[in-house]
Amino acid sequence: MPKMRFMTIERHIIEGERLHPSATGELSRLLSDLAIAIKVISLEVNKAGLVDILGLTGDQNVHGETVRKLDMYAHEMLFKAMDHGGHLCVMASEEEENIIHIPHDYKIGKYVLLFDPLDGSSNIDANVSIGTIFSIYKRITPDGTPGTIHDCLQPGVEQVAAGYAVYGSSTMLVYTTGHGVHGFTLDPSIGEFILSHENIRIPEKGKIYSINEGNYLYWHPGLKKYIKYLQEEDKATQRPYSSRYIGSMVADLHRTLLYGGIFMYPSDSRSPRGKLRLMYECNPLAFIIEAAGGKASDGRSRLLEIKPNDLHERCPIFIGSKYDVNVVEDFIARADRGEI
Ligand code: AHM
Ligand code: MG
Repeated sequence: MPKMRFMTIERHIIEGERLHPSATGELSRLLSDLAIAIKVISLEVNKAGLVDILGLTGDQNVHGETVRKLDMYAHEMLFKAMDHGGHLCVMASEEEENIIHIPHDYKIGKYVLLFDPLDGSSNIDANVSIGTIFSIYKRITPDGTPGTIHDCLQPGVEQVAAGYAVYGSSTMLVYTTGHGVHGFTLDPSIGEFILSHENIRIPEKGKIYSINEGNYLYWHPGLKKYIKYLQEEDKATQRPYSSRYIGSMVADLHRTLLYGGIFMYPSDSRSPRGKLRLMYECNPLAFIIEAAGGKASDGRSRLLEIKPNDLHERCPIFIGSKYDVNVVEDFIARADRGEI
């Protein structure tokens, strides 16, 4: 019988801390608080079909999109779970236009938290997987003072931790502090995240591509050629690839992390910066994929090195197995040079 360890996420976080003798335990407590918030959101997501929570609030978020009730619930839950722990100096959420200050009566800490409370929320009514994404930085402004926008606008490469929860056939939480990516599955009977995927490594090359092909007409010529290339037959490179697109980035990314391949949300002639948000979606997922041995690019260079200018800026993304991201970059570069 294989030797199984009963490893809860709290135990894993604390044991991980021992590898860093200078750690104060603050990041561990922050991650544990996040895990609690995610459990509560998961419970609410699972109840979505049973209670009168589906439907629209009628409000629009800062991107002009209609907000669903569950989005706001997840946003408020994360704020409430994270505002008083003393670990954070500032937060920012995809659902809120400006930075979120820590209330005056609570201690101000040294970390910065950015989150997309409920990604893929247009899928809620169809019972398709959705997720929560988070990104953590160390503050760059002086300790003890309220955090500012400068603390939030750091390039992704400065992240100290990132993770996501996927509310699917089961709820999973995947996180990294930069060394190793670990996945935990929520056992609903005991309400604990149990280590189920230790040290996940993304395959060097995959056989699946994931993109909204409805936008084909508006793509860069190099990308059009790349997708056609993936559909051609060639045994040596395992083509044709399969196509999978859920339309929930967390779910598409989770599959890409486990099976390999590539997920793309490119810029196109209608959306020059693509659709997905750099700070809430692209950076944390790029940090995770790189920590698992994969690659993330904006089509031409390393995504994590982009210097952000705006909390809600968008960014094209090509992310997944190293081999596959290298090939798409090559197609785009050759088309830019007029070679194809
Ligand atoms: P959201 O944050 O409003 O849910 O939007 C982000 C989602 C991603 O999860 C997904 O990859 C993408 O939008 C799908 O967009 P499209 O419908 O244009 O393919
Ligand atoms: Mg989102």
